[in-house]
Amino acid sequence: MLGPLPRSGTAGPSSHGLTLVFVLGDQLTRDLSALNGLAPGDVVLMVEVADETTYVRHHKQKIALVLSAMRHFAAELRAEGITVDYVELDATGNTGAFGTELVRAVARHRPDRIVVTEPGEWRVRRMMDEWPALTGVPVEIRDDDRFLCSRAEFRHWAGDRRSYRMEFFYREMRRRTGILMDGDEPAGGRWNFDAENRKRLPKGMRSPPRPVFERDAITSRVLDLVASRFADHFGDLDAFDWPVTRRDAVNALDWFIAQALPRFGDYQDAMAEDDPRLFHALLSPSLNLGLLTAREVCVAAEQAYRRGDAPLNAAEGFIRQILGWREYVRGVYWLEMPAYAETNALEAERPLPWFYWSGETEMNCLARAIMDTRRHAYAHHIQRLMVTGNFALLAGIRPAEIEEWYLIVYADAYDWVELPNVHGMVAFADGGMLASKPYAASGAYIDRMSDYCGRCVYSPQLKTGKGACPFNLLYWDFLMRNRQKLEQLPRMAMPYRTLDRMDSSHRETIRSEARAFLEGLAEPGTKMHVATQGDLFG
Ligand code: FAD
Ligand code: DLZ
Ligand code: SF4
Repeated sequence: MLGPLPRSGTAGPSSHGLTLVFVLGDQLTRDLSALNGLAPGDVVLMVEVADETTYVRHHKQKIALVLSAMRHFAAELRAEGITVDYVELDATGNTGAFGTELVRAVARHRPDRIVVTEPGEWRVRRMMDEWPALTGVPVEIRDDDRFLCSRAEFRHWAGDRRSYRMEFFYREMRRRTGILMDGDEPAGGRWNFDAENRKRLPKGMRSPPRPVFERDAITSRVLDLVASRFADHFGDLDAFDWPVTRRDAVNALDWFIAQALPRFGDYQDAMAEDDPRLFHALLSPSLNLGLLTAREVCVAAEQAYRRGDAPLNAAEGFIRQILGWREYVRGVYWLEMPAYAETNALEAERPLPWFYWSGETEMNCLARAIMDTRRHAYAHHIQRLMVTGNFALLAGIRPAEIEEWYLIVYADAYDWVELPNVHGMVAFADGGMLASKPYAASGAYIDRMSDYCGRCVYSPQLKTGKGACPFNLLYWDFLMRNRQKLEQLPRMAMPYRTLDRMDSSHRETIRSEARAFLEGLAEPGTKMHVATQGDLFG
C-alpha cells in the first residue's frame, strides 16, 4: 500500500530577508512549491541558457515552445505584481549555464537564500548540489508536488522489488486518489479496457479539426530567434502550433475532452498515414512544462465519463496513461537513476541508422513516423513504441543512441519520462525491470493497426525473399539472437514455440536475410549510414 508520507520543504510566509526563487523552464506552474510563500521584495529568477538549449540538439519546436512558454509565464507573474528577473538567451553577459547565471543573479540581488523546486532531471539535480558553494548562499530544494505520487511514496510502494509492474502501481493509484472509483471498486467493475482499445481506424473516419493557437508577438519573436540561432537543429518550425500559456493549454484540454476523448479509447493504438494525430490529446508538452496538472486532466476525463459524454473504455484508457504510466515511469526514473541508464541487457551495439534523421527509407511506416516527427515534434505513442521503437529494438540499436534520438525529436521529451520509456519499454535494456517483455512485433502488427503497408514497397505477408517486410525478418532473427536472455520470460513462451515449429532451413534463410539487411544499414555511402548531424536540417 502507498502510505501517508511527510512532505518536506513547503514554506509559509517568508521569515527571511530577500529570497531568490529560481524557476526552471519546465516549472511553469503558478502554485509550484518554490513559489509558495513568496514575500514582497522577493525576486523570481528565470534564465534562458545555451546549455539547456544544446545539451542535446533539441528539435527547433521544442526550444521555441519552452522559451515562449517561459516568457509568457514571466509576463503573467509580473502582471500579478511579482518581481521577475528574466534573462533572455541573447541578453548581454548571459553566461549560458544555470550555475553561472545564479552567481550573476546573486550579485544583482544579494539574497539571503535561494529557493528552487527539485528539477525533473538527474543531470540538473546533480548541478543543484554545487549551487551553495558556487553562489555562497544556502539553497533550499523543495519537493515537486505536481505529481500524484511523490518520489518517496513510489519508493515505499516499490519496497524490495527488483522489477515493477505498471498495472499493480496503477490500481494502487486509483484506490489512493479515488479517481474513477466507485467506493472500493473500479468504476464499471473493471480496471482494464485494453482489449477494447485496439481497433483499427475504419475507412473514411477522420479526427475532428484541432484548435489553432494564434502566435502572438512573444511567440513570433521566439520563433525568429530559434530559426536564426538553431537553424542546424532537427525539425521544421513552420507548423509550430503548441499551447504556450496555461489559457491555451486549458483550451486544448477542453477541446480534447469534448471532441476527441469519446473515440480515444477505441483508436488509441491505431495509425493512419493521412491523419497521424488521430484522437490523441497532444497534452504531454503542456503537462511536462507545468501548464496543466496531471490531476486536473484526469478529473476532466472522469467527469466526461460521469456525465455520459465519453465511454468508460476511453476515460479509463486515457487516465491509465497519466495516473498510471506517467507517474510510474517518473517513479522508476528517480528510484533507479543514475545506474538505470547504464544497463544494456540485450547487449545492443549497432549505431542508429541515418534514416532516423532524414526519413529516407523505403519502409513506409518508419518514413511516415519520422517525417511526422520532423514536421510536428510529435508522434503518438504507438508510432514511438511499435514503429521507430520496435525497429530499433529488433535491429539491436545501442540504447544510448536511441535515447538521444527520442530526447531530441519530441516537444514533450525530458529525461525523466523519455529515458524509462526508451531504455525500459523500447530497448528492454533494463532486462525487464519496467516491463515484463520486450515490445517486439513483426510487420503483421503494423499492418493490423495502420494503413501504412498498403503504400509500402514491402509486403507484411512476405516472410522472406524479395519484398519481404524487414520487420518480419528482424522479428524472428531478434528472437533467435536473444534466445538465451528472453526465452525464460513467461510472456515470450508462445513466440518461441512458433519459432521452434519453423523448419530449420526457413530459420536459416531468415537469419541470413536479416544479417544482410542489418549489414546494409551500416554501409558507408548509403542513405542509411550514420554520420554526425552537421548542418543538414536547415
Ligand atoms: P495521449 O496518447 O493522448 O496520452 C495522454 C497522456 O498520457 C500524455 O499526454 C502523456 O502525458 C501520458 N502518457 C501516455 N503514455 C505515457 C508513457 N508511456 N509515459 C509517460 N506518460 C505517458 N512522453 C512524454 O511526455 N515525453 C517523452 O519524452 C516521451 N517519450 C516516449 C518515448 C517512447 C519510446 C515511448 C514509447 C513513449 C514516450 N512517451 C513520452 C509517452 C507517450 O508516447 C507520450 O506521452 C504521448 O505520445 C504524448 O502524446 P499525447 O499527449 O497525444 O498522448
Ligand atoms: C528544455 C529547456 C530548454 C530548451 N531551455 C531552457 C532554458 O533556457 N532555461 C530553462 O530554465 N530551462 C530550459 N529547458 C528546460 C530544462 O532543460 C529543464 O528545466 C531541465 O531539464 C530540468 O528538468
Ligand atoms: Fe512497415 Fe513492413 Fe508495413 Fe512496410 S510492409 S509499412 S516496412 S510494416
